[in-house]
Amino acid sequence: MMSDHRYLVTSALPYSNGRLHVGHIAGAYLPADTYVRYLRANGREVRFVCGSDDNGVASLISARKEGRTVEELTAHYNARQAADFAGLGIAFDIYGGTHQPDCVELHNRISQDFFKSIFEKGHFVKKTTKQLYDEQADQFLPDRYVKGTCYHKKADGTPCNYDSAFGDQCEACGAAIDPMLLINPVSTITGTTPVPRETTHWYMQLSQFEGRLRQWLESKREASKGEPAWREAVLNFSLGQIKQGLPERAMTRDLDWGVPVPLDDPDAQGKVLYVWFDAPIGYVSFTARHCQQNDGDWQAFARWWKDPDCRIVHFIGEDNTVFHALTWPAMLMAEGSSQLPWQVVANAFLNIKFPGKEEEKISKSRGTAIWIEEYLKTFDPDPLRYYLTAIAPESQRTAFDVDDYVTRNNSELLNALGNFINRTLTFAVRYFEGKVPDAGQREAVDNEHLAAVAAQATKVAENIEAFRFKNALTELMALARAGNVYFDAKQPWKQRKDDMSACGTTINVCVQTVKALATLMAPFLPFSAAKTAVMLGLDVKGASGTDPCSRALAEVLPWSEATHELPAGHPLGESAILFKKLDAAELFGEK
Ligand code: B3M
Ligand code: ZN
Repeated sequence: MMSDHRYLVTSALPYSNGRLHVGHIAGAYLPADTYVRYLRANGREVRFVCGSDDNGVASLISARKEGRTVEELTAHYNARQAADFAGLGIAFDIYGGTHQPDCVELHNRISQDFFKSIFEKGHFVKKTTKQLYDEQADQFLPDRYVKGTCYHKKADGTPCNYDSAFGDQCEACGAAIDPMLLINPVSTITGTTPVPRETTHWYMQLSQFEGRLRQWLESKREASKGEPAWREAVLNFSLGQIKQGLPERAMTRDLDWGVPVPLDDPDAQGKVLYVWFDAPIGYVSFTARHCQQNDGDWQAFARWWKDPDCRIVHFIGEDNTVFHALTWPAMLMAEGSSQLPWQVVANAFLNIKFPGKEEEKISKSRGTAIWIEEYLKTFDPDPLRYYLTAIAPESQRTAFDVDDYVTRNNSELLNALGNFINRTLTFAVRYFEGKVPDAGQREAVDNEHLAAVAAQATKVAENIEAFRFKNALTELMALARAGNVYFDAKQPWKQRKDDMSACGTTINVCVQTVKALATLMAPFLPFSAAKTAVMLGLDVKGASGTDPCSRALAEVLPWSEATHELPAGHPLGESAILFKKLDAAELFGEK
């Protein structure tokens, strides 16, 4: 069972240069929200922190393309992404942004303090080296400003050779890139071939941390005392990188958009921190901003970041593994005052499969994406949450298959879960005056079913705690199916005519099952859980079907009471339909 720790849960900060699609949600956001809702239902103190990654070259490139200032661009997408998350019930305690007006001051201050502290501890080396320069654009080309062929070897020893690797990271093999080593580099601003020119930067010698990182990562291989092991992919990738040797990395850039380098040194003029230096500090600065808004004291972030009673959990997409399992922990080790992540939960990418087409990669440029904004205009959030968890790419790439989405909505959500809840509650409303009937004389079959309910509750909990959300959902659905099997076997529609008291026993047991289901489904399907709570007559302020705020839901449906029975005579609410039948053609037919 859950330990007493506090939890600081983060989701990767999306670049505020575009919209969100289903792949983003499946990777870093939905599993985090599910986990947070579960923690809250267990009475844990939690902060769920996210916000946009505004700094760096990605935003600059998009701003140029869209013809607006980078401030306008990042504010615009920050707001649209926040609306997408809210629409899906992904309920952060704070959604900040590293360059948003209400966060930037604190973010810069905390990032600069962090940088200075590492500097003072002697972990930076100032070096003048040749870097790629675009003579036509008259500027240096850090990160995504340059593309070329990857020079790394893949895990099997063969060359990666990916020809569109960016100057900071290769999207094919996941390794960090030194732009000077790229084969055939090209400026993404002008398309010209850059030339080397001298510039000065501050470098972190990551190799100094290899030993500590290796030991720390190795300690995450085995589960111990309520501490689940890390996912294999995260450990294998990170330990593999250490084996190859960690390179030194410049932590500053020749750019005028970002966090200014806080050094009293003429060479620091006009330079900013590397975006992957300040972005993870966003987790800290948004926590601080939340503390400022809530407790009136931003420094209360220490309670989350510096106190071992708090566990830090990062949810990310697999391409961010190198930064969360190596660079960020090395920064934390170098800085020394904050704790290391307790868990780094990475998911693989999601492919997509439209009806009648081959499975393919999600791509903005090829138009092969399902955008959250579009989806929410027509459809409910829970069926998407359901499907994205059911196909969660936890250990390997999986595909969002539109036909499969429709099938599973109709056969699982509608016919199994929705049907059981609906038939139970409408029966109680119709034949038991809308109240929980008397439990009467329970027999072996009834007690066995209730024991199975308790067993399923435990299985769902164990799987969530081990970050196996897909399995947890499978166990939840097994309970819904068991409910239907029990209902069919007991035939309350016949019992009603022959033996009203026996019928009451059946419906009583079914109502208790619905209550357990509502509790167990709340982390996954919060909108439907809130509606079910209302149908069970459990509504309290703040947990209506349209606002499944996780704190309110946790109060109405605490996990520890999943199998506490509703007393006979408890008045039920009005029944409502939970899930709608969907049709593939109407769904994404033309898009
Ligand atoms: N902005 C998201 C990405 O790489 C990146 C995550 C930052 S988390 C600190 O797509
Ligand atoms: Zn590569």
